Amino acid sequence: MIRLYDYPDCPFCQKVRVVLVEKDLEFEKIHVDLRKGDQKTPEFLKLNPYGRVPVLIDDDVVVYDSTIINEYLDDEYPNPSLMPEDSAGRARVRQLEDFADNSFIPPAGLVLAELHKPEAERDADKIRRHQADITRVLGRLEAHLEGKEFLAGDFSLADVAFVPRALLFTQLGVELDARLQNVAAWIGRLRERPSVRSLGF
Ligand SMILES: N[C@@H](CCC(=O)N[C@@H](CS)C(=O)NCC(=O)O)C(=O)O
Repeated sequence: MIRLYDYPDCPFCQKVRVVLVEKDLEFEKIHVDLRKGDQKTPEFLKLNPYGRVPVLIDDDVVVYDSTIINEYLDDEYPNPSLMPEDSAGRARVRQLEDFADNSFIPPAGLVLAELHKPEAERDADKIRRHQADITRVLGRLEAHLEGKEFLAGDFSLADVAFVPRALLFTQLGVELDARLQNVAAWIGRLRERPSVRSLGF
């Protein structure tokens, strides 16, 4: 039995949920209330010393960090595979996952945090700066998607890494430039996948 220590709005937990659904794996979600600090209890710190969700437990195997969990799931449950077969392709996917985790999810999180504040308390400059970061990332993805349906050709862990925030670009107040046609088509294709729909965006 697979158990996922999860927080509903966490983009890293969402990445893992997409992969579990892609692979048609049954799992139990265990809600970790981040607002109450459940992730810093001694019991939880035994599972993940960083005190963060997601954590996945598969029988007696404990794995934390969404990117590492998703690779574990792809190794352990290889059908359907979400990684290219060749080393160069696998390296490209890992670079894109890293790019999503470090350059896309953080600015999107900062914009959402500002937008959740009452209007009078929002920092408009900060919002604009991070929206510009998001737009730059989407511009880079446009080139990656040239001639391809998904970032690595077939749907892969690279696409999964972008799903939680790429689908929220309207809520993030980011206008998709008309020139980003590959990105627009890619987002449309992502939206059609049952795994992505299961996130309920
Ligand atoms: N690199 C980690 C990041 C996980 C992460 O930042 N999770 C956040 C929620 S979205 C968390 O648990 N924050 C609680 C805290 O830091 O106290 C991953 O990919 O799993």
